Amino acid sequence: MPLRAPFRTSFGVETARDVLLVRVVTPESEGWGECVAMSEPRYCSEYVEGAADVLRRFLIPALPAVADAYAVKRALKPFKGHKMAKAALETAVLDAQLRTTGQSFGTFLGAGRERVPCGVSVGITDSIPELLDSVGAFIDEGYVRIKLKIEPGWDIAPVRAVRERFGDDLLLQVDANAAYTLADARRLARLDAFDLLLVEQPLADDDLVQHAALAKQLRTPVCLDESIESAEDAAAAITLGAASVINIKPGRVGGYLEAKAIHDLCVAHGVPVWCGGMLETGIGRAANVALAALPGFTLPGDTSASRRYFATDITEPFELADGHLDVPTGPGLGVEPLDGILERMTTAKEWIRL
Ligand code: OSB
Ligand code: MG
Repeated sequence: MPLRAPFRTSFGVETARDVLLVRVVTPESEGWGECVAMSEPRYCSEYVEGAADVLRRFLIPALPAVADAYAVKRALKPFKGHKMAKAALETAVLDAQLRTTGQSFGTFLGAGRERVPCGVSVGITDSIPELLDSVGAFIDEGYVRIKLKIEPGWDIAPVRAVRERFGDDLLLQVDANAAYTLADARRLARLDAFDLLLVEQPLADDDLVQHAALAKQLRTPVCLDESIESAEDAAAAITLGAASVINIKPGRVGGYLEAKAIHDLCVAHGVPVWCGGMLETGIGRAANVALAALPGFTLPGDTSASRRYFATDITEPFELADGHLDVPTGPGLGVEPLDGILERMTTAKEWIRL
C-alpha cells in the first residue's frame, strides 16, 4: 500500500507498506490479524517474507484444534522469536473467537474509555522549514502530541525549532530508533533543555544496561520500544532502571495477550505506557486503539488516523475527531477489510488448511 508521503527514520525510508494479513476461518466465524513486520529487517530482525515463511512452515501447523487465543499463545511458545508473525496469528484467532461470542477487543482487553487521544510520529525531513510545515499541519488536524524521529545530526536543531515555533505547551517527544551509543550521552543530555515527554529507544535494542546508565545522565525520561519483546524484558528494564516509560506495540511483543500483561506489570510498578504503531492499516489500528483505551495508557499513542498513512485504507478509515479516535465497539476488531479495496490491493494469497 503506497504511503501518502515517504516516512524516514534513522533506519531507513518507507514509501510503501507491504502488509501481510492473516485470516482465520473457523466453523463459527472468521478473524483477521495484521502482521506488522516491515519489508526489510531494519527495525528488528523480522521481515514480511520471513514472517510468511515461519507462519506456513511452523506456526500455522502448530495451531491447537480450538480457536482460543490463550491456547494459541501456548502452542506457539516453543518456537523462538518471530513475535510479529505470532502476533498476527494470535490476533486473527482472537478476532474469530470474539466474533463468535460477540465481544469487542476493547471489552475483552479491559478498555476503560470510548475514545483515545492521538499523537503522530513525524519522520526526518530534508530541512527544518519542511519539518515545521509538517508539524504545523498535524497540529492543525488536532493531534495532541508530536513525536519527532531523530538521528545523530538531526536532533537538537529540529527539536529546538519545533519548541520555538509551537511553544512550551506542545506535548513533544523524540524517537531515535537505536541510532545512538552511550558515548553520545552528553549530546542527548542537551535535549533536557526542551522539556520533552521522553526520549524513545536512544540506544541499541540489546543495550538494557547502557540504557540504565544513560537514564542516570538525563533528565528526560527514557522510553523503550525495540528493547521490549516480552513482559520479562519489561520487568528487567524496570528493575535495572533502563526505562521509566514503555512503548507497547502488540506486534513487537507477540500479541495482545502479552501487550496486556506488560500493561498490567507497568501499572503495578507505576510505569506509564503508551501504544506504539507500525504504520498499520485499519485492521491493526482497530486493535491498537482498543488497547490504548486501557487505564495504564496515560500518554497519547502513535495511533494516528488512516489518512496520516494512506489515501485509501483497507477498512472504513479511522478519522480524528477533536484529536481522538473512537474505540470500535462491534464484535472482535469491529472493522473488516472492504472487499473491493482488499481485492485491489492484494498481490498474493495463500490458503492453508489444517
Ligand atoms: O519506532 O515507533 C517506531 C513506524 C515504523 C517502525 C517503527 C516506528 C514507527 C513509528 C510510526 O514511529 C508509528 C505509526 O505512526 O504507526
Ligand atoms: Mg519507536
